[in-house]
Amino acid sequence: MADEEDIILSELEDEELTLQMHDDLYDGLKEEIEEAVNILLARGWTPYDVLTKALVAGMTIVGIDFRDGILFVPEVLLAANAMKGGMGILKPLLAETGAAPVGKMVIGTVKGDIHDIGKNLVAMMMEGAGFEVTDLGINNSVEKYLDALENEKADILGMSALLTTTMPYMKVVIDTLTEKNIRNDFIVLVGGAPLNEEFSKAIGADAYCRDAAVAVETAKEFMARKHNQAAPQ
Ligand code: B1M
Repeated sequence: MADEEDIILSELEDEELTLQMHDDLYDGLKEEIEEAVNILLARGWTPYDVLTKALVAGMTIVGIDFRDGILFVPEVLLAANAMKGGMGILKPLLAETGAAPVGKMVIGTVKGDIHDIGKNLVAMMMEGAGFEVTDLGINNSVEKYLDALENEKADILGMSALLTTTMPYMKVVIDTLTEKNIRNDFIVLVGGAPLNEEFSKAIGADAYCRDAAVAVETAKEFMARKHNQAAPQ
């Protein structure tokens, strides 16, 4: 029986390689993930397909086993680290547009929350679609969001939350924008696994984005509307 070390990634067919990547992500094997990402790219896969079919699909399996108590925080951290290795290779490829920025976005994970994989993915895809993105990282207070929105003269505020305990903080940020009379200056998009459309409406966001691709499409739609409103009649 061949053991793990005998597997030569470059000899696997695409489908087998993708499944192997899911396993390697699960096992937190960063170098193997990076090697496999490069192999798929060399075979002509688009960066977007590598991201969604190999990395995000693999992370979904990790998420299910974390939920079910089969994986624990240390293992999930390793998986996240391997995922980030793969994303690091894809980032410049997804961001290669060369076009003038479509709009400016400030994005960050809310206070109390350190999950950043999904938020990083959204930032990457937005850059890939031609947006200029300021990524505030994790654990952001209302003050940090507000400072960045003002300093960057942003069009869009993106907030991410992965915990049911941190998602209400999005409302704190939106309420503060309203109190300061600047709510309508920004398009507010929210996302993260525990959110939904109803929550987004209830807190006064402009839209809930199920995933990074939806975030890009939604941001484009809102920017087009903004430009149409600004155009002389
Ligand atoms: Co945590 N974690 N975690 N975790 N973690 C979840 C979220 C959880 C659902 C797991 C579970 O129990 N099933 C659960 C939350 C339960 C709940 O709130 N009801 C949970 C828990 C409990 C915790 C801790 C409390 C565990 C503990 O310490 N006992 C702790 C909390 C720490 C804290 O934040 N204060 C914790 C810690 C961690 C790690 C550090 C180990 C690690 C994070 C590493 C990192 O991010 N650097 C981790 C991970 C990896 C997960 C899971 C397994 C995977 C999250 C992920 O990266 N998904 C997660 C389980 C799950 O979500 N099923 C879980 C992949 C990513 C691509 O998807 O983030 O959903 P996602 O992003 C998507 C969309 O949601 C959307 O687009 C993205 C791309 O398509 N999106 C946006 C996200 N943000 C957006 C912003 C936008 C638009 C779209 O703005 C416009």
